Amino acid sequence: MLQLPKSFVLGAATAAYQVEGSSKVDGKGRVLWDEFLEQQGRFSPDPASDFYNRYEEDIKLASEHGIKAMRISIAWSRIFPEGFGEVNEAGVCYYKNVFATCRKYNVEPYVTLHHFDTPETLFKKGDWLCKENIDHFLNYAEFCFETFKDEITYWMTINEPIAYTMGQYVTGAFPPGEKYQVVKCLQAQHNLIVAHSRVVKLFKDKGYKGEIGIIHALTQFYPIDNDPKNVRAAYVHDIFANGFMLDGTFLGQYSEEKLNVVNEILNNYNGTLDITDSERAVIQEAAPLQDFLGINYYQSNWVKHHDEESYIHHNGTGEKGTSIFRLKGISEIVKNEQIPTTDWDWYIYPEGLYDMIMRIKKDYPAYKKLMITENGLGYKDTFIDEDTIIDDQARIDYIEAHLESINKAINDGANVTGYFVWSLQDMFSWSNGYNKRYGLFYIDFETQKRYIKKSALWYKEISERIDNQ
Ligand code: BGP
Repeated sequence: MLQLPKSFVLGAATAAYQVEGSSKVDGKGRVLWDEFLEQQGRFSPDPASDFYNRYEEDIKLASEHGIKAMRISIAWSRIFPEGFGEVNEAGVCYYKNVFATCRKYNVEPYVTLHHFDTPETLFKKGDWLCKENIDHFLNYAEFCFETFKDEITYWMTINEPIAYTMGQYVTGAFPPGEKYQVVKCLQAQHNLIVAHSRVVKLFKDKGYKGEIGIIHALTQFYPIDNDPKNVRAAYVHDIFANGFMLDGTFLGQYSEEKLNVVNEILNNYNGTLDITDSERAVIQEAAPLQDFLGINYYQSNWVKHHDEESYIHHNGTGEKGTSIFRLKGISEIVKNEQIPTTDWDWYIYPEGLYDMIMRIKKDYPAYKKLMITENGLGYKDTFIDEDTIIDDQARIDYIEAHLESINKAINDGANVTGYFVWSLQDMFSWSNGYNKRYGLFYIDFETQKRYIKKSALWYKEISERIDNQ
């Protein structure tokens, strides 16, 4: 039985490009996805969930279903269409209205500055591989802190450096669609930690009120058996995908242990990292200043040793069993018959979340607090008719099991203060389009009508239970 503390924040998450739609209106600049999606021709980011026009309806629905906090991201290119230069007042005004609406319905906004949507101009300069872009990010962040300082208390600098750079340079599912470029992926991860650290320092140096943190997508990697080669593969993959960034975030430096493995990977791929002394210094200074880490957790993986050529096939259609992930010198993700998967081949393993939280508590005892900033089930919901509540029991089971893992971690001494379900409403999914639904609220994308799912009613009950602790 769930017994989350009364102070536990129960929320729901969104991201600008995935919900807003209206991607070409009111002076908004283009972002990296626009051309990529146009060329792919599979699906369009418009109208998405039309949050740009319907945010009041969505925030009101959230509030009526016990949701106390909402993750919302600011689209950088609504504020600075090119990523820098002149401010687009229409964008500022839009977010002022959204935040005021959150206040009106008593929903606390938690704001992300970068959620996978670099302005196109900066993307064409190399996105996070171009260190100059970090200066533009800093200016944009400062502008947001100053402009929204009376409205916003909780800031998140960057959403998922790992998932973003893996998508861009390893799996190729994100623009620019490059594959197996492990060196670029690691360099961009480091540059993102620098960007995050510089923003945290600015926020604290200038004395802004509130809290600031970063969000990491964390995935557990378990060896498929006890073969030492497979145990080693899980260890290496974990450092590549989790440990390197976690060290940067919490220790303010990459430990020798992590650097040894990262250098081994870099050798395999004939590359090196560019890390300057001033970058090292800012990472070091920022680490103790940040207030929380947001964890996005969806899945764990079982792996084995892989030293042959790389081959990755991204399952972006929901045809179960079609994913292939083999990355030379890192690992191959393999089938574990004991563990259920989603139609997109994501292992459903709530215990992995418990393991991850407890690992952070043990390895980084100076962490202040953790929040689960995304977790949810991508699922093909079935709409029956206007009067029948959509029965998404599988989603309820998924969320409940993960909340239980969190509850257990709290009982075992971890400081986890909140949970944001991904997602508030159905929305556009970056590399999957519209058939992968996550919402508590169903959206008919043709009519934009919202329908309540069974999970929304259940979530409300959980929220009331927390209130009545
Ligand atoms: C996270 C992102 C979200 C969201 C979610 C689900 O990585 O922060 O933006 O999309 O994953 O992923 P997907 O849409 O690929 O199923």
